[in-house]
Amino acid sequence: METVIKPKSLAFVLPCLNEAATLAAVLDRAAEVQSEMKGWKVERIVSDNGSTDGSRDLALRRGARVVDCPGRGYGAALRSGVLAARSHIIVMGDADGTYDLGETPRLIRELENGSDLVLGTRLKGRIQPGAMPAWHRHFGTPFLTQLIKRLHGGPSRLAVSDCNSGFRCFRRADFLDWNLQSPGMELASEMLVKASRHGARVAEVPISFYPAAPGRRSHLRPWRDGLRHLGRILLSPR
Ligand SMILES: Nc1nc2c(ncn2[C@@H]2O[C@H](COP(=O)(O)OP(=O)(O)OP(=O)(O)O)[C@@H](O)[C@H]2O)c(=O)[nH]1
Ligand SMILES: [Mg+2]
Repeated sequence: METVIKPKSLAFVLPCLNEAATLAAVLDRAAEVQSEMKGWKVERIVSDNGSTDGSRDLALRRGARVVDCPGRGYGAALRSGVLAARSHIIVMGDADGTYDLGETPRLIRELENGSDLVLGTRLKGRIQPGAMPAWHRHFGTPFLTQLIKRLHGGPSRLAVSDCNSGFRCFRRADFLDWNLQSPGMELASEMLVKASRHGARVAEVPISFYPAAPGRRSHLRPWRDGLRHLGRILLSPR
C-alpha cells in the first residue's frame, strides 16, 4: 500500500540502541515541539534493532511508534525509520539526549526558506563542556567536512561545517531519491555526498550539543567509523 503523505507533517526519526536512560526525555522534548507547532501533524518514530534495556517498551509507553529494522547499524535504523514515516518532512536526531529537539523549529524554518537539507551544526553552535572530544571537534569532523566539500561540494563548495551532525531535517521524498545505502554511521557522510550530487541546497543552523549521560557507552567506534566515513567519501563517484 502506498504511504499517504500529508503536507505540514513531520516525523522525528530517532535511531535507538539501548538508550533507556535518555529516551523518555528525548521523546518528551519531541512532544513539546509537537504542541508548539500548531497546525502540524507530528510523528515520533523510534527505530530500534535490538535494544535489550527496555528502550522499546519505554518508547511505546511514551506514545511513540517503534519501528523494527531488520539490518544492524545506525544507517540501517535511520533508513527503516524514514521509510516507515508518513510525513512530508523528516527530522532525524539521536536518542542519547545530546541534541535538543526543542531547536527543531529553527531547522524547519530553514527548510521552508528554500533548503533541501538542513544540518544542525555543533561546531558553529554551543558545545557544552565534555560533550565532544577535542580530537573530534578540532580534527576528525573538520577534516572529513573539508574532504566532502573539496571532493563533492561542486562549485558552491557546500556551506557546511559539521558533516557528522546527527540532527538534520529534509523532505522524505528527497531522502528516497538520494538512495542511501550505508548500514553504519557513515550514512551521515553519504547523505551529504549524494544530496550534493542531486543538486540539493544544503544549509546549516547552529545548535547546542550536550554531554551524554554519565557512564553511557557510545556506539561510535572512532577508528572503525572514521575509516568508514573516509571510504564513503573517497569512493563515492563525483
Ligand atoms: N537502532 C540502532 N540505533 C543505533 C545504532 N547505533 C547507534 N544508534 C543510535 O544512534 C544514535 C547515535 O549513536 P551514538 O552512539 O550516540 O553515536 P554518536 O552520537 O556518533 O557518538 P557519541 O558522540 O559518542 O554520542 C543513538 O541514538 C544510538 O542509540 C544501531 O546499530 N542501531
Ligand atoms: Mg550520540
